[in-house]
Amino acid sequence: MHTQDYIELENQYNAHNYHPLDVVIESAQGAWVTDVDGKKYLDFLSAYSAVNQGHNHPRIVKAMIDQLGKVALTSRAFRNNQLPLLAKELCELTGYEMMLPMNSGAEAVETAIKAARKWGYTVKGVPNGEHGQAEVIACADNFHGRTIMITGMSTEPQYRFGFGPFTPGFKTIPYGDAQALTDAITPNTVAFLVEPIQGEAGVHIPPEGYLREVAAICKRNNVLFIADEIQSGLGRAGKLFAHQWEGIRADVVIIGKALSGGLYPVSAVLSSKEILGVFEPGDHGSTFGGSPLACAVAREALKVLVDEDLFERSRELGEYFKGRLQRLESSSIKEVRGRGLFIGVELYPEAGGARRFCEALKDRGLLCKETHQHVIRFAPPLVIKKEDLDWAYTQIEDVLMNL
Ligand code: IF1
Repeated sequence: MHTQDYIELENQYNAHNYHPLDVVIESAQGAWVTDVDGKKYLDFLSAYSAVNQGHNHPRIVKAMIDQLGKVALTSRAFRNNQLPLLAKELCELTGYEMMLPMNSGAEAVETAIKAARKWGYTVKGVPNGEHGQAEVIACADNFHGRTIMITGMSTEPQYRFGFGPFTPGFKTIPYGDAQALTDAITPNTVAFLVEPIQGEAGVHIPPEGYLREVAAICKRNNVLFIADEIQSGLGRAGKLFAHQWEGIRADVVIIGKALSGGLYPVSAVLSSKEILGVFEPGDHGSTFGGSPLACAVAREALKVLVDEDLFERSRELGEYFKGRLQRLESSSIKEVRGRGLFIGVELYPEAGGARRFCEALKDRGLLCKETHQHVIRFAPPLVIKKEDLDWAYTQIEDVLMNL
């Protein structure tokens, strides 16, 4: 079977909820993937930052195989010998007191909102009543996942249309506007949920000082500051967490994606005992969340980030690569922005949309993905070699200058 055969099968039997580039990947290692026709491509998306450690990192693969030889799933009805170690190691690495493991990013976001609401009722003293009155504030152009609760927070018409009615108790305010947060807070506000860098919206970095200011506003109003670091965290933006760029500490941090290096869906919520302590047995859970397989994989994935110094590597290589892109004099480029190896290139509308550049880059062996209409996102695995980055630059330069 060849590329076209797989595409036809997928189109026939799989729901059309994506519009992928027509490359059918068969195998991968590090920053490189190979398609079913044997063609090699450099991965400049990293499965939306889930493979920060590179595809099939040998150490994480080994940890996974070793664990598969023991036990994969116990459910949380019983204990396993990996969950306590992941919890300890993750808390020691991040400085939080407790964690709660889930699977997908969206589930971890739901978990954080549940924690914040219950904290609001039991600790802050928001009136519960029959339906509860807790309010959560999110930002315009957010992306936190695809469940109906999360979709209800979205301001993107396509994500919402046809999927209502939505969960009450959410408000959205403009991103980057601290005054809007102050204005939106009421005595019933329990949390402010924000991406320290908005990924889906087009790699938007908020104005300098914004995160520091909203963290202070939250503190003054006894509102939880929840950072969605599912995409921006774990080294992608050149630090453990992107919100650390402003020297602050979120009350609640949500991680996923690279927590497993891409080998398995693993997500988690990190916070204090006061906040995660609101959960009592039976309040919340997941069949697969915290499985020994998930925890063994996550433990090794975290160790690889630390041992290979991928936070610093992302920062350094990101500076280098962003600098090169910023010096590129192409009439298509409106702005190049980013932190670490999390870079967005915004094109002028006259350039005819980012998609055709991604198609052209694919034909040259470089895989990246547009976000919205006019932004190309560059997010290679953090283990990428400098010479591979330079090769990618040559392809990008060629396409942006000549297409
Ligand atoms: C898709 C974007 C990236 C996320 C943040 C939670 C989640 C995500 C900040 C949910 C997921 C994804 C999912 C992927 C596309 C993607 C994405 F373009 F939509 F924005 F990465 F850039 N919070 N991001 O970025 O995590 O439940 O998916 O594990 O295809 O929808 P999930």
